[in-house]
Formats: sequence, C-alpha cells, structure tokens
Amino acid sequence: MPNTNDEDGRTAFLENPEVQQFTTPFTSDFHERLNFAPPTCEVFSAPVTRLESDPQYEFHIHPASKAALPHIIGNKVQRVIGIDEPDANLKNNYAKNRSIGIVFSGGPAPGGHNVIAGLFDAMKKANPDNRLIGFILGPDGILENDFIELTQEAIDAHRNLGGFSMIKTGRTKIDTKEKMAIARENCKKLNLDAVVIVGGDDSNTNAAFLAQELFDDGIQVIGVPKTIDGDIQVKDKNGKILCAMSFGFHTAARSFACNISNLCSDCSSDVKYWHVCKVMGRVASHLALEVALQVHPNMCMIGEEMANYIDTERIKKANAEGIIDYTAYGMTLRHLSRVICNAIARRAAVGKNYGVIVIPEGILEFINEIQVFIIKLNTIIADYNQTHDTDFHADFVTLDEKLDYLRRLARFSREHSSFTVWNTRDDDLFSDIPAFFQEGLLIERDSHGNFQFSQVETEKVVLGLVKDYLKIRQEQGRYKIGIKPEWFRNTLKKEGLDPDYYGSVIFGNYNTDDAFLLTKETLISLKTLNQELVRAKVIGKNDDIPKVIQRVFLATIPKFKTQVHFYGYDGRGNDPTWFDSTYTYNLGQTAFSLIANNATGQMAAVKNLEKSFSEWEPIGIPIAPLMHLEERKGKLALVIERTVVDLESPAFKVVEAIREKWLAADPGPDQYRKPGPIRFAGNSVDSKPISLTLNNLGRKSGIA
Ligand code: FBP
Repeated sequence: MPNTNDEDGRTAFLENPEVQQFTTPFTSDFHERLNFAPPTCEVFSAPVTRLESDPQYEFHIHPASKAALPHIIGNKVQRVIGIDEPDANLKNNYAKNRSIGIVFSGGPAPGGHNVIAGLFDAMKKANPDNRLIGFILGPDGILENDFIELTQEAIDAHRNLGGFSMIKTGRTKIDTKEKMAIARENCKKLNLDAVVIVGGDDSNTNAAFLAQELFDDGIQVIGVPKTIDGDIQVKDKNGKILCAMSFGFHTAARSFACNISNLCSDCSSDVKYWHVCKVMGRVASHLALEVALQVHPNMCMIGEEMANYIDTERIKKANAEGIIDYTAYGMTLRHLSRVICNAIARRAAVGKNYGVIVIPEGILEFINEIQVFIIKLNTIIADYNQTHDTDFHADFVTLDEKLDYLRRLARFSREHSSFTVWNTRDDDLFSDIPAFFQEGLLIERDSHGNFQFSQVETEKVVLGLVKDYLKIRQEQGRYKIGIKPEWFRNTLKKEGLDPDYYGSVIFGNYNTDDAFLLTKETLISLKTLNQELVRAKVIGKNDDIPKVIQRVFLATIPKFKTQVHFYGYDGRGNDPTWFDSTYTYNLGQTAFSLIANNATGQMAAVKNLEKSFSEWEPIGIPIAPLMHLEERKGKLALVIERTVVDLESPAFKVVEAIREKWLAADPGPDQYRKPGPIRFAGNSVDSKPISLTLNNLGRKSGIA
C-alpha cells in the first residue's frame, strides 16, 4: 500500500484496474448474468403469436366466483401458438401501440426481473414504440400513481439478477371499492392497455378482481405465478397439470439446500451440534420437502404429514371407552416433540450426538391446537377492528393489554353462552403458552389477513418442548451416547485397567456384537454409577470411581446443543438458477402474448416445466375458476386455492421411504447429499426442482 498521506499515490492506487476489480460492485459472475440470453419456447421465435382455447381442461367453478367475476369466469385455458405468416388483422392487432404497467406484489422471488425483461423484449419486438411502466413498491405504486418508465438501459442492468430491486415490491392489497376506484382512475390516467401483476395466490386473486373491475374500460389484467413457497401449482379438475410450480421456488430451495448441506459437513465434523433449520413456506411445506430431497438431512418435518397423522393407539383406546377422541387426529405439539426426541436419542445411541433437522416455517399451522388458536384470534381481531372501526394492535399495544382483552372475552362467554369464540378453556390453554409465543400468535396479520409465520420463532417453541422431553428421557436413562467398544477397551487398557472387569457392570450390552456400547438405563449420574460399581463389588464402598471410568461415563452423557438457523430472506434474494431465469423470461413473453391477443383475467404460465426445456409450452390459465372460499381476517373470502404437499405424490413417497436411511441411526455413515452452490454455467446448470422431476418420473411409471 502506498503512503496513505500521499493523496496522489492513494488516488493512483484506487484507480489501478487490478484494485478496481474489488472496489466496484461488478464481478465476472455479474457480467455473465447480465449477458445471458435465456432460451425461449419455440413459439416465441415466430414474429407473431395467437391464442387457441384448449378445451381439454375443465374446472370446478365455485358459485361465489361465478357471481363475483362474471366477465372473466368463462375464460378457458389458452395455448400460445407461433404464427410465421400472420394475416393483416392479427399482425396489426399484435403490433398495436400499447402501454403496459407491471407491478410486483408480495415477497421477492428470484426471476422477477426476467419477467419484466421477457415482457419488455416481446413488446418491443412487436412494436418498438410500446411503453412499459413499472409501478413502484408494489400495489401501492398503482394506488399512489408512483411509477417509472422502464427503459432498455434499466432492463439490461437487471437481467438474470435476483431480487425485485428494479421497481421494489409491497404487500398492499387492492381490496376495497375505494382502492379499486383509485386503481382504475390511475390506470386510465396512464392510458394503460394492460396491467401485469406478478404475485402469489393473493396477488393473482387480486389480479382477477382487478380484471373484472377494469373489463369495461378495456384494460386487461394478467397475473404471473410468483412465490418461493411453491404453493401456486395449477391442475384442472381431472388432475391435468397446467402450472407445476411458481417461479422462485427452485432458486430458493437450491440456495437453502446449499447452506444446509454446509451445516451437514460442519456438524459431522465437530460432532457436537444439532442444527435446526427453519425454511420459509408458511402454508405449505414444499420448500422443506425439496430441501430434504436436495440435502438428505437427518430429519425433515413435513407439515401436511403431521396434519394427516392419526394416532391409532388413541383411537383404539377411545373406541374401547365408547367415546370419540378428536385429539387423535393430527399431530399435537407434544407428539411432535416426542418424534424428534426419539430420533435424536436413536442417533445418540450410535454415537451421533449431532445432526440436521429441517422444519417448515409454517409447521405450527399444521398442529391442530395451534391452528385453532390462529383461527380464533384472527376472528377476534377482525371482529374487533370491524365493530370499533379501529385497529386492535393500536388499541392494545402490550401483550398484557391483549391478554387482558382476551380474559374479558372469556368472562363474557361465561356470562353469555351464545359467545363461543373465546371461552375460559381457551384462555386457560393460552395462558400455558410461553409469553414470546403468545405474543407471536397475537402479532398483526399481513394485509391479506395471513398469519405472519416468519415473525414467530416457531423453532423456539418446538425446541423448548424437545429440550424438556430429552431431559425427561435422560432422567429415565433412555437418552445416552453409545461408545465404541474398541475405544472403551483401549482407554481403560492405557490406564492399566481391565475393560472386562468394568464393562459388564457399566454397559447393558457389553458382551454382545453391538457396534456401540450403551450404559445401563439405571446409570444416569456419577452417583448412580458409584452405587452400581459398589453393588457389583467392583469398587469398595469408600473408594472413588477410577478417573478413567468417570471419563468414559461422562462421554456417554449427551449434551443437547443446538444452533438455530432461519433460511428465507437469503434464498429469496438469490440470483435465479438457470431454471428460474429461463422460466421467468418465458413467463414475461407469455404475458405479452396474452395481452397482444386481448386476454384478461388470465395467468401467464408455462406447461411441462417438469419436462425438458424443449417440451415447455406457454399458456394462459383462467384465474377465476381457480377460486374458492377461505377464511381470511376472520371472514370467508374468495381466493385462489393454495396447493399443499400431496402426501400421495412420488416426491413425498420417496422421502417417506428413505428418511429412515437419512436419519442414519445406525453405525454406518450419514447420507448427506451435496447439491453444491447455484451455478450459472457448467453441468448442473439446467437442473430443476427434484420434487418436480420425481413426480414426473412417478407419473411416467404409473405410480402417481
Ligand atoms: P409470497 O407468498 O408473497 O411470495 O411470500 C412468501 C414468503 O417469502 C413466505 O415464505 C414468508 O413467510 C413470507 O413471505 C415473509 O413475509 P415478509 O416478507 O413480509 O416477512
């Protein structure tokens, strides 16, 4: 380094190109991404595309959707067809000068910038005078008329890059008559021909309502399926797949998987930690399932499986007593902690007092007792806000104030039997929950009325129970670290003691072929060890336990040490994989084809994502038929149905069949898989979600 007092020397140093490669934000990877041109589906190489209804797809249409969305309920699935020699009509309509607005809605998902790039390139190819408007900070941008015109330069600076930073995002919902009216006025003021809403289930629901609202103004609205959670997957009523996965899922899962696989390496090296990895996905466990397939962790909880759990023992007992035991259906928090503890204890018994557990962020949503609290509290908060025309959280700021309000409700229910939402039993059960979790359950809902799982330390609740139960197991002598017989023998021999003399007194399986020695269940402390050695006359009443025996014994007492990790925002901001870059670029192109062919109330999608790229087909999916009624903010609302993990799917069945092997509660090696980092070049570049591939293979071989 030159003399830092010498201004000229320092300037020259900073201007040195070799130094500048580190002082500017531009890496070679970054340039490679900007310059990558994702391949497009063949139809997009034609000068013009048109749409063709595909009658093979049918939907169960909810009457409420029919009533609320009359202008778009009749929409059909549209195939995008490339036309090399369009007639004048088609050509002119396609090339019509258009202004299109685009908005991101909800959490970021890798690939969003490529939706914009794909749309931009398609619309400029159709007519270089077309304009693309980006609304800033999500739907708020539409309501506040805050937008920028997206230029070639801006687009080129964001190609294949993660995040939504180009126009930002937000979670506001355009859900009232007033907001709809403002949105309509602002779109009209901007002379927009169409609006593209890139969002999750709630945002695509919003897109359908906006399409209905703007129909008479001739402003088209197109949705794009985004969410790392992977819960927008569309099938028709006969199970034919239209959209296998929302965009962003693959990248987020790969990013989480890469980090979690590093933890697998770490924990199997210093062999002292259980890494508890909570991964995003609040309503569905698709991300947890995909991460499990990518990494082969020792344990992976799948929420849907827990909800589906049936305690046959309890049912038998209830049948014998002639009663119905509702608690036998769905896993309880207690049972969940037992399942985890059993696995931890089994690994410890073969000397593996470490491991990796993956749990989905929304795990508690699948636990019956917690789900009931969430629904009840949603209803209470929504009713309070409506009745008092105010905000529950502003009126009751502290936890004590909130609890006090709930207590008053419980009292009210005692006095008025017609009020059943919150009774004394609810209040008592709620008081048993740790304060931080009570607070979590009472946090503000998001603008769509969703419970905000990412704000709650779910893992802390589960871990608290696990730690308590492990302590109990330890006191019962059912949680011990197994030690290798050779190590025991060598250690004692080194100190001049006869291993056989002590072995059969200390270990329950000393003279067996077992690969690991386990101390007898009754030996749970140095005191009980002392008593046993005296009783077996191996040491005298007043003798100390030999130091080396103490050392061996202490090595069999497990310490449950955890490191807790949350994987969510990091993977959500990752640069997209090849799969997501290509998928999203084609989604943008599809959105333009739908707009240029006068569609509205459709979701741009790519069919056959689970197959090789040459089989991908751009399509439009009608949004209105995907709606059903669901509880939101304590009320029933018409929303797109989210897809949760299908327990009959080949992907889940694979996990179910192999998870015992991944637990590796045996003397053999762990089964950790290394998916490696996301790369934009090389062999792994065109990988796709493993769950999609397995489901496709399963269908092909007739097991799904
Ligand atoms: P979207 O459904 O909007 O795509 O967001 C999904 C998600 O990433 C969830 O996995 C997570 O629970 C939530 O967003 C976090 O929300 P926030 O960004 O408001 O903390």
